[in-house]
Amino acid sequence: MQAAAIVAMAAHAILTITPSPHTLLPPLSTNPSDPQVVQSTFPGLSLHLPRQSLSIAVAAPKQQFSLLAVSKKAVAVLKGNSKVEGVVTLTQQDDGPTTVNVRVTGLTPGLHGFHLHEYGDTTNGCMSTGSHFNPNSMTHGAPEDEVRHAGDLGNIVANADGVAEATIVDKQIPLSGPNAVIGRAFVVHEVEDDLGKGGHELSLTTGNAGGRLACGVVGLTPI
Ligand SMILES: [Cu+2]
Ligand SMILES: [Zn+2]
Repeated sequence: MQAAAIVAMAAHAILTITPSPHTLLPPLSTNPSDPQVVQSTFPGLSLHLPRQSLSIAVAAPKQQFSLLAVSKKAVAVLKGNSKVEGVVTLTQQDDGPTTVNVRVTGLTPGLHGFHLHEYGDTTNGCMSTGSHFNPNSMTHGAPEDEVRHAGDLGNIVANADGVAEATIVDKQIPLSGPNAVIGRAFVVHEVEDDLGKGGHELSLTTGNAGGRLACGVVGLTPI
């Protein structure tokens, strides 16, 4: 068979496809005056889209899945009875992990336990924020441990100037849903969290991280 004949048959086949009402890819039209046709104005490109197909293409994804990412953002301002203070921001995209950015000043150099505690109640200072946030009834651990409190975020490290900066990415402290941490509180501690491995009687409850230097309630903030 001649090549020209094959091309002619292929072209014929394309032009005789019958579009269904659900076809997202519209058939070509050679008639720009057709009232059912929207013509592209891109230079060098002539694209003809039936109006009906265009509206289906826009509406269909909304019914099947969301193309819009839902971001949530929260902040906590840490204060206490000392010169220690700080700001913690939390961001979460859809149901992904929460990214926690921490900056605390006024610390002694070295490691300081850093947790999310159960309550956003500071009526008695940081003492009334309760225990570590623990919705799954676990014992205390390190952030990377299987067995840990959801609020166990390990330690932050202060430099020689007493400034600790950290970015923590964690899956157990979401900003929405049944375990949402909005309304709970961050606490920065006097000394190092032993991550449950110190052998002290408090290791499996608090990591023996000492007093509570500063705390702040997590609240929603504009994205
Ligand atoms: Cu704590
Ligand atoms: Zn804990």
